[in-house]
Amino acid sequence: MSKAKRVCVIGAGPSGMSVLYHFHQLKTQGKEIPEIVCFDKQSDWGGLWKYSWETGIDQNGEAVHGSMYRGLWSNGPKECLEYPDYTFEDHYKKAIPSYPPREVLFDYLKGRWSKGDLRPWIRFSHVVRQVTYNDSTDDFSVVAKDLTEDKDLPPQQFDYLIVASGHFSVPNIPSFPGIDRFPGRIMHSHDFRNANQFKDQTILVVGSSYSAEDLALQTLKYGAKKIYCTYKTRPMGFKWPSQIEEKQLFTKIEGSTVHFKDGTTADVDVIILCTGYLFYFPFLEERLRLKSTNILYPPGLYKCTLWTESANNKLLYIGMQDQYYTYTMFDAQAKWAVNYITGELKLPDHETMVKDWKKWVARMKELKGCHDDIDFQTDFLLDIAKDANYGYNLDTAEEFHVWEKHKQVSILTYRDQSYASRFTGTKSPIHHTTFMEALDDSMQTFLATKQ
Ligand code: FAD
Ligand code: NA7
Repeated sequence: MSKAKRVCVIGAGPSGMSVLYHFHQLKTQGKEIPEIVCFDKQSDWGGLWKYSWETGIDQNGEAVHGSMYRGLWSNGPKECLEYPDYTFEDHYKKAIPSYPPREVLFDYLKGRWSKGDLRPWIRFSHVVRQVTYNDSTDDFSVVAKDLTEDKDLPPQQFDYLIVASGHFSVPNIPSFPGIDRFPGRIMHSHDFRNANQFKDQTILVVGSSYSAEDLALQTLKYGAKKIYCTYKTRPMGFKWPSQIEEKQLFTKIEGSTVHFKDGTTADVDVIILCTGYLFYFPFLEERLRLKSTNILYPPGLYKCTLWTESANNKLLYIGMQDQYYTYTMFDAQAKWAVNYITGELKLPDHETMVKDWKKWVARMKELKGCHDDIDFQTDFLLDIAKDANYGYNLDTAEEFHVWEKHKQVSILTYRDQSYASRFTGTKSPIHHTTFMEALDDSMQTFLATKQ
């Protein structure tokens, strides 16, 4: 491989950082690697895990990336996202409970990223504004803005582009009859930061996926009076406590009164739209843009990673699927991408690649529910990990199936359960305080052995 090759990575969240990590691994093995530049519009690494108190527009006038909130605890067992070469015990020097709060997971991520000298590759507070693919030179022109200096940089040329900019940041905002005259607060889950302010209030949650589930629990935990969750397609179906009620989507809102399809009404103080996010890549020229909703296998991507629709196999996306697996899946995708760019991994011909992603998309369409989804994503992960010569078995399907069962038994207590690490064999201790009673989400309190 020629030394002149240049790789641009957009995003220093878990996906982008895995790319840098694997390039660095090769470097420490004495292998030749390309020149790498990673742009992130935030002032530090972490992606969504870097907590933003801001909502709407940030201090540089950019759209706030963060969608996480105070009081957010892992919504899956940490044993399902543990890096095999850097376990939680490696990081914390002791076993910790299975469902840590955000700060504890973020600290773990930072620990792995700090194993190598990755920061010099990252241009923090640099937003990528425009990317075009040049057919004649088979490379990309990337325009970024230095937000600190308030200055556009001259276009830079790169041989490969890796888009790891996430897809849970630009809210999907549907409209509803009468919502424009609702007198209370209307917000999207993207702007949710702290549940305390909803104490004693009655809340209408719109949506029936992870955000709806967790914001119903969060607001209940911090003292909301009543929460109505409304679904479009199907209810979440958990055994909710009496303060949370699921109903089919409402027909209209009159003043502060919501009219549900079953003929009942409720007066609410707040509407929280948990209606998901848009795939939004305004910085990419049209033919480079992945267009999808939040599904397990967005079309157009060989191995859910390489864009087959244009750009001569030089454009890669990491972490763009709906996610059961997270850190480990991004890591396998990243290693695959790095192996491909450094020439260790060869691609089949175009037709074979398109046939391959179409096969996954066809299978995805036949999935019948969460247990099928888990098996599908496990199969995908094992497939790409094998191709990438990943070297560890990342299969935690069994843990995910048990996790779904725990949620069905009790949505209030599933986070109080414990799992064993696949890599150390250690079973996690039970936390000193149950999730619904633990109001303090700080790392210090979480890691303390007794309260
Ligand atoms: P992100 O974390 O979104 O990072 C993308 C990065 O790209 C950001 O740093 C951003 O600043 C940067 N960027 C974007 N656009 C540009 C641009 N134009 N120029 C420069 N930089 C740019 N996963 C779990 O495993 N467990 C959980 O409990 C969990 N909870 C979640 C809760 C919420 C509310 C949300 C929204 C997601 C949650 N997730 C959870 C899933 C989450 O998607 C992943 O854990 C992970 O953060 C995805 O990493 P990423 O690097 O792909 O994207
Ligand atoms: P998701 O998982 O993409 O879910 C979006 C939800 O929004 C889903 O329940 C949709 O219902 C619902 N939705 C979308 N449009 C509408 C309209 N018009 N009316 C009613 N409901 C609607 O996003 P989340 O924010 O829950 O989760 C994203 C990530 O955050 C996730 O990975 C977690 O880790 C945390 P539908 O299915 O279409 O009936």
